[in-house]
Amino acid sequence: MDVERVDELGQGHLLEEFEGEAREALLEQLAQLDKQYPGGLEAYVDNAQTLLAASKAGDNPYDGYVPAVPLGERLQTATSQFDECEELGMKNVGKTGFVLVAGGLGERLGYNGIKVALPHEIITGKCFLEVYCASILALQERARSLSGDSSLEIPLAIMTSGDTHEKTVELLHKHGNFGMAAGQITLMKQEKVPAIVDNEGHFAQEDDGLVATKPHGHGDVHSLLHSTGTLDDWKERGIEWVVFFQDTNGIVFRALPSAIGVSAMHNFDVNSLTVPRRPGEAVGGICQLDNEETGKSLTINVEYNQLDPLLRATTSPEGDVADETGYSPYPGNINVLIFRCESYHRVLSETGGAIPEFVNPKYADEEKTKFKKPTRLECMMQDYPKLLADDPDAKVGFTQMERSICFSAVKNNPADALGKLKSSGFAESASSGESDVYAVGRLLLAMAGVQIKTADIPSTTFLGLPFPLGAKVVLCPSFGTTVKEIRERFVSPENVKISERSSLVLDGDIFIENLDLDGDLRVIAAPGAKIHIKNLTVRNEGVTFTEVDADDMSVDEIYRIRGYVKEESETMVIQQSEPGETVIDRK
Ligand code: GDU
Repeated sequence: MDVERVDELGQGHLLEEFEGEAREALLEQLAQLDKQYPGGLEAYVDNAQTLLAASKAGDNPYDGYVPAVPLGERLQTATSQFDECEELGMKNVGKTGFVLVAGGLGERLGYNGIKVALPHEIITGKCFLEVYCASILALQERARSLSGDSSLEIPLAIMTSGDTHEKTVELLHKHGNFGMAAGQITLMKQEKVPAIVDNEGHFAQEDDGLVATKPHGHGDVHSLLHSTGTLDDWKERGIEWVVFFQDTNGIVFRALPSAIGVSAMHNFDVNSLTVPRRPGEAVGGICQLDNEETGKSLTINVEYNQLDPLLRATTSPEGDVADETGYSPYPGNINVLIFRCESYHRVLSETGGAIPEFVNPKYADEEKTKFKKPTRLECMMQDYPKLLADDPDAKVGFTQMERSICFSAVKNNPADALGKLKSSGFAESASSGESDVYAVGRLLLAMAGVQIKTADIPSTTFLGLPFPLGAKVVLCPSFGTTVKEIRERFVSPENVKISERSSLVLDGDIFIENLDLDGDLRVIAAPGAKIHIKNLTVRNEGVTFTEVDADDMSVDEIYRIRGYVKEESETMVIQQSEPGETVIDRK
């Protein structure tokens, strides 16, 4: 970029103290930033000035809108309605593309690596990304046998950022893309935007002269799917549904077949998976916003920091409070979104996927002219329905499910998690994410009729956070992608008994008749192999979790953020690596 252009953009201050190489580097960076932002830096500065002026004036983006609880589908597990939705969803998964947004650094978690590399539980030690890839591959296998098309491939796009890109590439490379085919995964790197120091949109500068930059938010995923040609490609391949999910929700694939089914049933352009939301919880609320004056109505997520003021200003003077159910009447957004590919593609072609931005400066003075620290424009992926505001035919809905089957994120370090647990009831820590994986395993087995305790389970604490001491059950995606499939793995579930102190991993094509487990058991059938447990009694020392000092730097960080490690005294492994069937018949 040349010097005149920098002046035209009102950023001449950046050049004042920098000559020679530093100036060259700065001009090169500005040219790059100009290229990356839709409409260039001129548009960025313009947008910043407009949004900052509105923020200074105290404008409410929801002015004129009155919130109401939108209509949506509420699904209960273990009902025929759930089964039907799953079945319809499974007919559609072969025509689905998955998008993982994984550009966030996870500052609240205080973990130094990328979040998708964290183990989703430490019994298998499999990381989030491995679980996501395995889930997609398991769905792909089912879709292949349903369609008879053995070459069917389900694509995965991952949005990374400067903070996560290299480590994501390394992780995939190290593990051979976790079994996914070459070309099946598309990486899309989001770029940062200039940090801004004042209401005029002047950029912040680092000591070396470069512009200070900050993340632009997960909303970039839409423009990236467009600009990289990924969505064009998916549409051409016959993809009908696009599913977005976050980096650390280890149980989300349990809910996706049925949620895709709901999308297909209602032909929803946008379907948000939601959970009952506790007031004050850091999840947005899905609201139907009606504007009497314009006659417009929009069903959209109102982010957690904006919900309380909106409610106070309109329907509920008490703000973000519970109704008689103990939950907020507004369904909680968990940023798991399912879009209809055809309309999504059309909208992206028209708009480029640029999502309306917002700014959230922390002011240092009453006149709102100074910021405590530089701010930047941001955008959120769940704001996509704003691009549909002028389309009266757009169908925007939600699918509510029990939280235990679809949502448990890992976001907070143990100290903050304790505070969150007290204020909202949800810790969202590494240990709560892990214990929720075991809990969903127990729940699915109980739904299949297995004798396993799911309620009144005593807890211990690690770093002050409660950890239920129930059976540690890990049902790998290869073992079952739907509730029905898991049910069918047990021929006589009343003859399967799992004690509370047990741990159990079921990975692959496994059928179980009679099993009495008190200890640790891992059953692993490689692709093409089958294991039939006719009769088996297991009694061994098993696995225990023991406390570790979170400040002991000799302990790996993945354990320090949990406050425990696992001690494997005695385990039983039944493994079949070659194609063919193994029958286990030991009383
Ligand atoms: N992310 C990016 N790029 C960014 C910022 C975030 O890819 O610039 C990714 C993160 O890696 C993560 C996802 O976006 O996978 C969500 O980011 P956060 O975890 O930081 O999101 P928040 O906790 O702020 O909130 C979001 C929604 C809420 C609610 C909540 C549930 O905005 O409404 O759904 O997730 O976990």
